[in-house]
Amino acid sequence: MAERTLIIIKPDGIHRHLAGEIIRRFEKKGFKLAAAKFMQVSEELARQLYAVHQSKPFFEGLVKYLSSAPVLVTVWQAQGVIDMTRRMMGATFGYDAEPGTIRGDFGCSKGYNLVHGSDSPESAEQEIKLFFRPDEIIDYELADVDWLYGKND
Ligand code: IDP
Ligand code: MG
Repeated sequence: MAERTLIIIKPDGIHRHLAGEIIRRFEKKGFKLAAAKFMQVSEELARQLYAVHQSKPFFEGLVKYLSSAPVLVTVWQAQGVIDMTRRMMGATFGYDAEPGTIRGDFGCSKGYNLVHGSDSPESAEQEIKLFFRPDEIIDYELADVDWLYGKND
């Protein structure tokens, strides 16, 4: 099965009306949308998602940020999707992120950076489980799959 990743449009992405724009980029790239949920994240769930950062000075602020307003949680599927989405998101801080990336095009803040994306297959698997039951992830074939991936590479 092709790789999957968890992408969250964070609270600033929703408040700044950028959810559609961010989804559009992943959709047009050719990734398959496998699951989506619009929800308010509890502080407890935010702590679980960001557990690797619990000793960092920004942790409490990060938990407050993610749980402060609704988010759009999505799962995308494609071969190599983790690396591609990370590169499309850009560097962590908006002011460092290259133009052409999501963070580089739409933000200049440090912590408010619009989007979360899993950074490895192991974290993707754990993170997807935090937000979705197995039956909420839809397995289907895209109609244009032959054109997307080509037969000559
Ligand atoms: P990533 O989102 O690019 O993977 P991580 O280092 O995993 O970046 O950090 C998780 C999130 O924590 C970031 O997306 C950002 O919102 C926030 N963050 C990271 N470093 C800082 C910081 O130094 N100050 C404030 N917020 C930070
Ligand atoms: Mg990270």
